[in-house]
Amino acid sequence: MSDCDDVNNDKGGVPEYGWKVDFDHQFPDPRTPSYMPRIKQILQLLPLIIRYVFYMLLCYLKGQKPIMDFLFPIKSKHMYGVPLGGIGGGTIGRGFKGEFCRYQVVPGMYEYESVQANQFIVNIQNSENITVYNNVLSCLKCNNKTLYNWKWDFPSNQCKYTGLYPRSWTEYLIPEFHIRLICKQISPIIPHNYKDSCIPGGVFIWTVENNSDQQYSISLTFTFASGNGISSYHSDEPSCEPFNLNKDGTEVAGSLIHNCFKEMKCTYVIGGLIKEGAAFSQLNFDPKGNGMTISKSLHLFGELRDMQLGPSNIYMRNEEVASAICLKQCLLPNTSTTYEFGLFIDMPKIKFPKSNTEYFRYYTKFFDKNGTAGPEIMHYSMQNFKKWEQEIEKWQNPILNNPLLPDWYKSAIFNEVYFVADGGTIWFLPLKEDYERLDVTDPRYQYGYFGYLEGHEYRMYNTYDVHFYASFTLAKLWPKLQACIQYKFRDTIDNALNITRKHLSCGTRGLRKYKYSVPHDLGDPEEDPFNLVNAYLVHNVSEWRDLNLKFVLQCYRDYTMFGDNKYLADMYPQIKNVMEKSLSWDTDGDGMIENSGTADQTFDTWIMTGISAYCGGLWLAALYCTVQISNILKQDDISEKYSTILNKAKESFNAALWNGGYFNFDSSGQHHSKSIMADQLCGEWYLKCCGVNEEVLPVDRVKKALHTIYKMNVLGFNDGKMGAVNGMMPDGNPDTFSLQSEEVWTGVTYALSSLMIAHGLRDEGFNTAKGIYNTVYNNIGMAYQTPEAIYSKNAYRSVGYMRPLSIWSIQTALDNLNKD
Ligand SMILES: *[C@@H]1O[C@H](CO)[C@@H](O)[C@H](O)[C@H]1NC(C)=O
Ligand SMILES: *[C@@H]1O[C@H](CO)[C@@H](O)[C@H](O)[C@H]1NC(C)=O
Ligand SMILES: *[C@@H]1O[C@H](CO)[C@@H](O)[C@H](O)[C@H]1NC(C)=O
Ligand SMILES: *[C@@H]1O[C@H](CO)[C@@H](O)[C@H](O)[C@H]1NC(C)=O
Ligand SMILES: *[C@@H]1O[C@H](CO)[C@@H](O)[C@H](O)[C@H]1NC(C)=O
Ligand SMILES: *[C@@H]1O[C@H](CO)[C@@H](O)[C@H](O)[C@H]1NC(C)=O
Ligand SMILES: *[C@@H]1O[C@H](CO)[C@@H](O)[C@H](O)[C@H]1NC(C)=O
Ligand SMILES: [Ca+2]
Repeated sequence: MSDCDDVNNDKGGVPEYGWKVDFDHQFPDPRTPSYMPRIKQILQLLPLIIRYVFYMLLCYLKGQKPIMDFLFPIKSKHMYGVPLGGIGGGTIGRGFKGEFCRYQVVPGMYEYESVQANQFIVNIQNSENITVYNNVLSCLKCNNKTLYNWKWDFPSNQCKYTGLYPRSWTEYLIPEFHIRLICKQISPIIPHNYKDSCIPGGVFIWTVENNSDQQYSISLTFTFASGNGISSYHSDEPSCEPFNLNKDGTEVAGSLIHNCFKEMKCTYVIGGLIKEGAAFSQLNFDPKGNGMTISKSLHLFGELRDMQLGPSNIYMRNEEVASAICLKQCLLPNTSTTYEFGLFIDMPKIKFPKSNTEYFRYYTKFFDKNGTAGPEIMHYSMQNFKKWEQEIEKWQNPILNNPLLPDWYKSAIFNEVYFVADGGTIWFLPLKEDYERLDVTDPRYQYGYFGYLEGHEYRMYNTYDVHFYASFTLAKLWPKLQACIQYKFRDTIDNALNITRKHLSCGTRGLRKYKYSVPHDLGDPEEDPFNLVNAYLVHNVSEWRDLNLKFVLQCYRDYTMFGDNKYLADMYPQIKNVMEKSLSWDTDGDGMIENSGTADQTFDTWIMTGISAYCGGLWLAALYCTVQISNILKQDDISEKYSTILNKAKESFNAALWNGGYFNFDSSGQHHSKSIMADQLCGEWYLKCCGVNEEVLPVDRVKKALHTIYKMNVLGFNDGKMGAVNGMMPDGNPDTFSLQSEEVWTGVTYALSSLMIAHGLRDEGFNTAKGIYNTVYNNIGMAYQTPEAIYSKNAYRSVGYMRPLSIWSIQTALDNLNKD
């Protein structure tokens, strides 16, 4: 037991902070996606609903999944824990009770299914080598149909879970034998480390503690099946193949489970670290069989041996295969030892259904591209996981050890990062022609292309109005990936996409993308993403008021974070183009752009007319940033031009919307114009995060508005325990004008909290964010699938959503305060 010293320091090391839950935990407020809109909301949306139903029918006829399925939304399972996998190589979800569930291996496509055959099994033998205990480390009950020879139903009251992304700890107690097992799952999600963060998988470091006075031989068996949870992707003739790799003083062994999904080869790699005193064994089995080969062998030998148990049904159906690997060690009294396992997805080459291009995933920059990298990846990971942990701790400890930060925040800030990897994320190398086309200083030359979905259910890559919020996480933790996204969007701006289609909301026909507009998204993983942009077909997004401005704001925000003049200069021509295009939306020359009277921004069912607080505020902020950027790049005439417009616009904005307590929703003068919008200061939020202290909006008005929002939208809604409702009428009733005005948006709530904190309203800010965190994680049971929206009661909308990554703007605000 060479690792003894390490182990004694470690003891499984379950941290003090994180999301903690017992296996038998019941969430008090489990919810469903079925929300029934009010009659008036339905009437407003009726034309859209009718066109949408036709679109859905068309999709089904074409055998294509719609980008957003409102008829059959994903039903949340209240079961998720920290998912497994690095960035962009595919992810496998984990339940907090240990399930392997929610596969995203086919890029961007989620399968919300658990696989029964994927388990860890513990076997204990006494000093006479007689098995005295065996159990699957799962609380699943025996289903009497498959694998029923395994012993299931581990007592749930003996298990606890701690999630602190990208790691998790699961503790299992076996009191009869005074044994404690701790499974620590580690994914290589490491800020600023682009080499390890792309590794497609992770490791499970088990610590087994013997607190009894007996000597035992204890084995752990890791079982894993082919497939990805559902039958429609059954791969052709899956197969299992053993491997062993012994070099540089590290030996690993395991199984390669070969699959093929949609003509893409995909190998699951399961393996273990072989060290002195640890016996490795291996056996394939039928995941739909009775499980006898595994259970019998463990019972007799405490490890896996092929006993030729008569006619076995392995491979008979040629549909699914599974492999088991086992590590067995002897444990002396009062000692503990570790067992190291790993699981990786080697799927180097990907291709989208409507594209002829083959992309190589980013990890193939460091490993073989031909589908044989599994053993190397396993070996590299076993050599490096301790280093990963050190880097993770170096990142997390300053926040975890800060006594001034609330406990819930220490969980929220890291756990929400799950979406960077588990957001249908793809990350691939530049194409051959890119190496010729791209300047070597272009970040894509080195870091390739990065895409994450708007949501597991809203299948569009890098939805830009939402990424605007989420990008704080990338800009702070993987700034090169943020830069790659920006360069890619930049390149789309002065192109049109000459494909006509009907927009579902208004029924007009138009091009999929017009010149000088920032696209809404980079496309649908079922089409040809990164080429066919604007998969979203509800509105004519080339007319959306927020997208262009959000490009300019991100350029400036990134500049304040990376301090890179070259980046600004590279973006500048398109900054000018999008600002020029946006100016055309000021139809009366008062310096302020107007909304069109359709839902022409990220709140895509909430109609704004005339000057709006949301888009008007973004416009002011974008004007300010354009002036600053022009000054930095010494473009005096442009700076002057936008400076003049900014002054005019400020006046018009305040005159049109300020009412003494907050900025009105819009200037249309309709009943709902008086709505108090939680996100009315969105532009101001961005400027604050950029460290701007100059007044763009009068600071006393900003503070007054924040107090109003806190009192009305936060404290005045669900006892102040559910974040900020999007719209609140001055009479204290939520604004029911649109579906979205009465929703709470998780990502908007985190952004609002950031602005409050930046303005010195620390308690208010933390209290606002705590409400949404506590609701999502502890009450409605939707950790690691944070939805876009929740309603006051019963329902949520859109699981696994991008916008909550705005939470890193809270850390930005805190860091800025420390700088001052
Ligand atoms: C138990 O098994 C180990 C190795 O598997 C062996 O060395 C030992 O002699 C066995 N002990 C008994 C009592 O059979
Ligand atoms: C399986 O069979 C056992 C014994 O017959 C029974 O007690 C149990 O309820 C069954 N389980 C299921 C899930 O049907
Ligand atoms: C194991 O540890 C306990 C408490 O630390 C101690 O009381 C006991 O004597 C130890 N047993 C052995 C065999 O070392
Ligand atoms: C557990 O500890 C007891 C004494 O503390 C010892 O006698 C026994 O052999 C140990 N068992 C294992 C598996 O290490
Ligand atoms: C895959 O690549 C490795 C290293 O480049 C090479 O050794 C191996 O033969 C290749 N395998 C196949 C099947 O092409
Ligand atoms: C789009 O394509 C059509 C037909 O191919 C062509 O007539 C039209 O001029 C094109 N429009 C633009 C804006 O490029
Ligand atoms: C869509 O927006 C573009 C760009 O502003 C505009 O030129 C076009 O007329 C609009 N098309 C429709 C159908 O509304
Ligand atoms: Ca105007």
